[in-house]
Amino acid sequence: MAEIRNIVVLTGAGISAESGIDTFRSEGGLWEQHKVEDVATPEGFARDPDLVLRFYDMRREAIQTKQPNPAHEALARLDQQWDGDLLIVTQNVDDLHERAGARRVLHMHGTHLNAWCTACDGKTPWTGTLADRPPCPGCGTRALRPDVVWFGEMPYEMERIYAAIRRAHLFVSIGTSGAVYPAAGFVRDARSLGIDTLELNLERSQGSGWFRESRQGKASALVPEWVEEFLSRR
Ligand code: BJW
Repeated sequence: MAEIRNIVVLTGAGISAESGIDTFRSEGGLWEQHKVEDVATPEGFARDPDLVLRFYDMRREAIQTKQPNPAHEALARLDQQWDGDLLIVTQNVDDLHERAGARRVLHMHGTHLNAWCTACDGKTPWTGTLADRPPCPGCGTRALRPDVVWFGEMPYEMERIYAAIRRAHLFVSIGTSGAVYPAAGFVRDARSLGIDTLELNLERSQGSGWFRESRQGKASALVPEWVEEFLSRR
């Protein structure tokens, strides 16, 4: 533990589940109600933009009513107290890490709280609806979509993420099923670099076998426990 200075934490939908935000692949999760190819691909958006914009309007509205839980708060504490490098790479499009007080956060699948203009490429903070086709504040074109990464699109800031993994001494994955790449491959990248790896998830994930240690349980319990254990051993 003494030699750990640089940490990469990957988070997924499981960390926000106890805040009341649906996960994707669990029973009753988002993909049970919608086909992935209908709502999370550029092709689905081209086919039925109304459906996709309504789906994201509903989720944007819901997210704004949710609050960070003890897992987000524990990572915010880690961020505030850890003086080595830390990068919290989240696949989540909610802002619960930031609202808990974390600052070193990277949203690799984008954020619900931005609109992206496909005409001028401008990005604007957005809390309202998009299905009613509001004009882009920058160029006036009615071509706004959610600033999120769909299947077949390139996740954000991959260079920065891989650079952080290369520098890291510890990679921790929290609340993600390990079903979606490239995030699902980070543990293998970390292992091949000889970096220590830890998984905290409700149940064993598709990637569990790659981690040196995998702990099962709720994020609201496991994450505060691990942060306390980690900071107290410095
Ligand atoms: C709890 C808990 C609690 C519950 N406590 N835990 C074949 C092989 C390999 C790759 C591909 C392939 N065919 C296509 C691909 C690529 C494709 C892909 O991965 N497809 C898979 C289906 C195989 N990927 C892409 O297209 C990506 N782009 C890409 O690859 O570009 C090329 C490239 C190459 C090389 C380098 C870089 C780029 C883009 C992927 C975009 C994903 N987008 C979404 C939607 C975002 C917007 C939105 O929110 O609507 O991202 S899909 C969805 O999945 C969302 C999530 O971020 C992502 C991951 O889901 P997550 O977070 O893991 O959620 P769940 O529900 O799956 O799991 C939750 C977990 O929590 C579970 O394990 C629970 O047990 C646990 N849990 N409660 C702790 N209380």
